[in-house]
Amino acid sequence: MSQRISLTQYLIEQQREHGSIPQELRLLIEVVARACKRIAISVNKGALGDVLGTAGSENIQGEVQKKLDIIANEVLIEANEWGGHLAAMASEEMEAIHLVPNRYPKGEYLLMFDPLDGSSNIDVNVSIGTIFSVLKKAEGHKGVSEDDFLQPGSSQVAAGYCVYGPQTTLTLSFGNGVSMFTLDREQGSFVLTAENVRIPVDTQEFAINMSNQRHWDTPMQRYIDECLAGVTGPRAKDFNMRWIASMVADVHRILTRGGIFIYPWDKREPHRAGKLRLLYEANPLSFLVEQAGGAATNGRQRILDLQPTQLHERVAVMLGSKHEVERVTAYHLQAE
Ligand code: AHM
Ligand code: MG
Repeated sequence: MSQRISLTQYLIEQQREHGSIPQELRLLIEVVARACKRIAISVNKGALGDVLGTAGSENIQGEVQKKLDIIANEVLIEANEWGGHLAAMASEEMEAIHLVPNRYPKGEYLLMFDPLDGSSNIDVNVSIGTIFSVLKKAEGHKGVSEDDFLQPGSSQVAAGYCVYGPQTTLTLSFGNGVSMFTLDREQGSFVLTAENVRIPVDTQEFAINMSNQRHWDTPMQRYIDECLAGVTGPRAKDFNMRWIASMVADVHRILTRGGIFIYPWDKREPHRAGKLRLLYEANPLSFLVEQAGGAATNGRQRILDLQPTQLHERVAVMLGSKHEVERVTAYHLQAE
């Protein structure tokens, strides 16, 4: 791209020329992007900044929190609570929703985030990221409660993520295509580096934690067995496997060059729909994937159609290149 377009310029032009982004939402996204820049600074310091290792606490999911999980959560809360655009926030790292304190003005938007996705990769210097989702509070009632957050993913007005990797990149959608920005560290600003991102409909690359294979159900076993059988198997082509163990980074690869990401239901905890969280991970990333021409299901239904019943609800996830997602979903439906 010859002309450098900053995130601010991009957002203002979208608002002015296409009318696709209300001003309040634009300002909210700018604040989230600023918070991501601060998180990137902490991530980059690593062992020099006393940010590695565990914090000695557990989150609501019973997972051990890393210091950076907590730092990233605090940065996002502090940055967003005074802007006047939000009614409340919800985070993978907090049990209850966080209301905007009374001393600040309140807006109509709801912000959800996984402050630092891929926590197991923090200490080993592998890509991690922040995932976020924006909803609008339903009109007609005062105040805000957990129920306001329980909207299907199709109601998201914006979603995005920031990957802290070899580059820091921000990926965004307002329901009108997907754009990517790269952080220019000298200038301190995000610069537009990809527009109208499209995921190829076909792929020969899958991302799944293969060590869990024996715990999957039959349709899942079938799909992966057929991929592994390669050129002499029923698919008549060889597949490649990639697994970063940071969903945000795996999805970034898929948005960049195609692929399918799967985190399925498994037999060890049959009452649990999946490992990943619907509101903080599956919904925003499914929104981006669909906006780029891909598909996202839980094996049976479109993820964005699911009606959440709990803030920290979990879900099985299959997303990415459309034809592969359709195939693995068909295998699940045929097995019913
Ligand atoms: P996190 O939000 O605590 O980091 O957990 C979610 C992560 C995903 O990013 C990733 O795809 C998955 O958990 C990795 O799971 P596994 O430990 O099975 O590799
Ligand atoms: Mg996560």
